[in-house]
Amino acid sequence: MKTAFISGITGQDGSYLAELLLLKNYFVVGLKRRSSTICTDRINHIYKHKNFNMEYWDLNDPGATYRLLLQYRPDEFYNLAAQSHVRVSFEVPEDTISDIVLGVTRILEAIRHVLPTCRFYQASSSEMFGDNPNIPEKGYNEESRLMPASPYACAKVCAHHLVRNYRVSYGLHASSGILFNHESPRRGETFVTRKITLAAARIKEGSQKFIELGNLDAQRDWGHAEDYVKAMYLMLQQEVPDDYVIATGESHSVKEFLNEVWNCANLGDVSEYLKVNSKYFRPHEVPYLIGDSSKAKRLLKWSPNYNFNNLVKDMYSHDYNKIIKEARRT
Ligand code: NAP
Ligand code: F7E
Repeated sequence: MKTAFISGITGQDGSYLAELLLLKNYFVVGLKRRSSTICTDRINHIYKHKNFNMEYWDLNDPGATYRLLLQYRPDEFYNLAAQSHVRVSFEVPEDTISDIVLGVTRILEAIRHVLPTCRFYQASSSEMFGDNPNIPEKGYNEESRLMPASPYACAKVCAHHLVRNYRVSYGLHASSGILFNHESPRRGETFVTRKITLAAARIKEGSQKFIELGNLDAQRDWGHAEDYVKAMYLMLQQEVPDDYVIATGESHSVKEFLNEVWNCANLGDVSEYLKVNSKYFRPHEVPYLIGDSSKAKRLLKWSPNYNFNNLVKDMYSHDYNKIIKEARRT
């Protein structure tokens, strides 16, 4: 039985990846930082699984990585932990950069010194392409120029380069997935897609009157997290480590996402419920992202199952059912 470490186990991707690896008969060790509230909602359903253990761990505590690598001797390490909110990274740049850059350095150093056979996955991001004005016709690929436009993205670029550096310098099996935005019913509630699906559900149910958003013109290549964690797993099954873009190849604006959700909810004219608030704009915006995952399709045989409409339906129907259930309870 293979053993995998997942940092960021309490997050959106950590929870889907843990489910996938348990199905594949892995022993999964979820690495969780200490928090004052329990915040294990996304993984409560697997907590008692016989092949699942949770361990306290933090990106800022290198000793814990050494200790746990020696204790479990994992075959694979998926590093998904991060302060992952772009807007928030402008408020807490040092914390974001330290988490992401020093965090990955500490893990790579520990792997190199005590368990160099352990395969490593780094959660790189499409935010690294930033506001590059030269977007290839089919979308950004693994060779495109990185022009990060936030402290979060700058940190992810540095971490991305560190992974390649450790791969070349020390022969580690270390890969980065350059994942474009991926969403789901488990998406954090302050990311724009989930903020919209939850607001529509509350407006439909009657407990919210309107939604406040920032830049409606930004365009993103939105996929489903359930599809994207499969690509992470596939990267670590390859003989040779490498970097891969994971995307749908379609881009939609925030406005389009909003309209699609409003259609799903049958709420009529969205402008009656919408307020634009400058507080949600960013000091430096990424206007347009679209990815070309030809390499992943060719070498990993990966392709997404969800399209834009299915993603919206999945998220809205989940949130509507959740809000109705909560309303019945009160
Ligand atoms: P998420 O839901 O925000 O989860 C982030 C996880 O990291 C949480 O479990 C969080 O713990 C943990 N974490 C944060 N700081 C930590 C620290 N100092 N020590 C230990 N754990 C820490 O993010 P996600 O959407 O699942 O994304 C997973 C990874 O992929 C992140 O690295 C993100 O930057 C990257 N990424 C995401 C996307 C996307 O569209 N979702 C796209 C590209 C790349 P708490 O629960 O305690 O906060
Ligand atoms: O913003 C605009 C906002 O916060 C998307 C992270 O997972 O994906 C995510 O980063 C767009 C931006 O995601 C609101 O200005 C408008 O243009 O949902 P988001 P993100 O910044 O793209 C990448 C790939 C990651 O790696 C990150 O970890 O929507 N927008 N109005 C808004 N955004 C938010 N959050 N809230 C608004 O009210």
